[in-house]
Amino acid sequence: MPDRAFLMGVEVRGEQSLFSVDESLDELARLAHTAGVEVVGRDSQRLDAIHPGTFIGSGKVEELRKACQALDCTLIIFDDELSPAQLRTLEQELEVRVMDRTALILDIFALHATSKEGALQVELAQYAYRLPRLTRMWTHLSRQGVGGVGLRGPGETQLESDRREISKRMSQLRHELEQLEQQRALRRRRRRRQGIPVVGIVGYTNAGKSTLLNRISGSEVLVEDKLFATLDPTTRRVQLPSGREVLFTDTVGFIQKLPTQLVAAFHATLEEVLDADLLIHVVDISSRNVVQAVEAVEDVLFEIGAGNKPVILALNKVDLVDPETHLSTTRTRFVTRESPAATLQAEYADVVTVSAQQGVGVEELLNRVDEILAEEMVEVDVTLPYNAGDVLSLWHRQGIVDEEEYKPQGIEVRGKLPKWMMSMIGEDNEGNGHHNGDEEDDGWAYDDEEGEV
Ligand SMILES: Nc1nc2c(ncn2[C@@H]2O[C@H](COP(=O)(O)OP(=O)(O)OP(=O)(O)O)[C@@H](O)[C@H]2O)c(=O)[nH]1
Ligand SMILES: [Mg+2]
Repeated sequence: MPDRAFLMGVEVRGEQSLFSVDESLDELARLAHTAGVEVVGRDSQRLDAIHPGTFIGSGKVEELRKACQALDCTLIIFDDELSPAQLRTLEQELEVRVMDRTALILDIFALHATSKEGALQVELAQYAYRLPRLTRMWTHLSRQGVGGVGLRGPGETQLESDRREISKRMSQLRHELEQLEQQRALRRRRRRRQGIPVVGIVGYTNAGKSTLLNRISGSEVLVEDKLFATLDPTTRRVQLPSGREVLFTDTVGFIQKLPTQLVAAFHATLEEVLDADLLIHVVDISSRNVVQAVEAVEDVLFEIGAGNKPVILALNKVDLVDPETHLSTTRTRFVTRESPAATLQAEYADVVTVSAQQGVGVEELLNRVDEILAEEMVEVDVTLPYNAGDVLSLWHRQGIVDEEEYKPQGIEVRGKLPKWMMSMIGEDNEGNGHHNGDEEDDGWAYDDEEGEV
């Protein structure tokens, strides 16, 4: 029997949010559906401020309790993260299990994790989420036979030993993840030495990232009309029209209100994005909240430190929109508004319209990738101040460091940098760097001996 869930959203007056409360609840319903939950009702409340004790107002709590009883719900899902205390209080007052958006997303991640690393990351994130909420867990209540009201909860001793168990498991998970992370870093360094550029495919969940990778590389990454179908990054080697070899990496999708625990837990996989020379930001142009979704993705990119990478915006699923207006053919909502495609095209330098599924526009996209990567790396020989550690570590990631010497006047570094990083070391494109070539020079020297991707 699937859970019968009631969804609850909140809008705080004067607070900016990307999605309207209704749009966000639509998305929550899709998340619930992906997790195998049946949605039987929804409601929202507009508030001046979040109620510290129960998140929503007390009158609303009572209304919600009655509505839920009438609909025979087994679960109420809040569209925002609740504090441990709010969760506990709400469960007591609503007399039904309560969960929030974060827990729902974690659940979907657990469902979709396939690789060892993915599974470990999700497990760690789940424990991080659960640890402070341990007292309210229903599994404990039922184990103790306390029954529905759940006023007492498990005894302190049980709770303490559970906490210790979880903390122990968490440090074990961190340790295992660290080791996997080192292997991943090693693989990245090896790739970097080979000089093969990396193109990261990023975007909102369900935008069509995996479909695009499959289309470009002829591989068969799982594609599903579900949120967060992909958790683990997949990298494929592809030859561009110019003959240049490039690695394309498909990654986990982003979402608005992405729980910070997940960003932290997926730090190793997100490093793949940080490592990319160029990002293709895949956008579902047929979706209702295109512009907001783009913004949500950018927020996460900034959060993980990848905000200043060169980006091509790939407006995907163009087969679903009207060719004249670029408005969705299945929805009438935008009819009087400017098309989101026009908005994005005005805002971004590199925009390509594609249908990953039908193969439309993909060649143009690859040509654009070729052009951007053709801005070759530049040879540089500089002295960086000691406080430029960030730039230096980015240099290690994005370029090649041949020599690094710590001198009293600063760090003397010699190596190669992609052009877009030149301004960061206080030089414009010319600088005192020695260019390594003319336009026709194939700046990427690769050594295929190690072969592995
Ligand atoms: N009509 C149409 N559907 C597409 C296109 N590209 C992808 N889709 C569909 O969109 C859904 C999501 O595609 P995926 O490639 O799994 O999307 P994703 O961005 O990898 O999603 P996650 O991994 O879940 O974040 C699937 O049902 C695809 O068949 C397109 O160009 N046109
Ligand atoms: Mg995917």
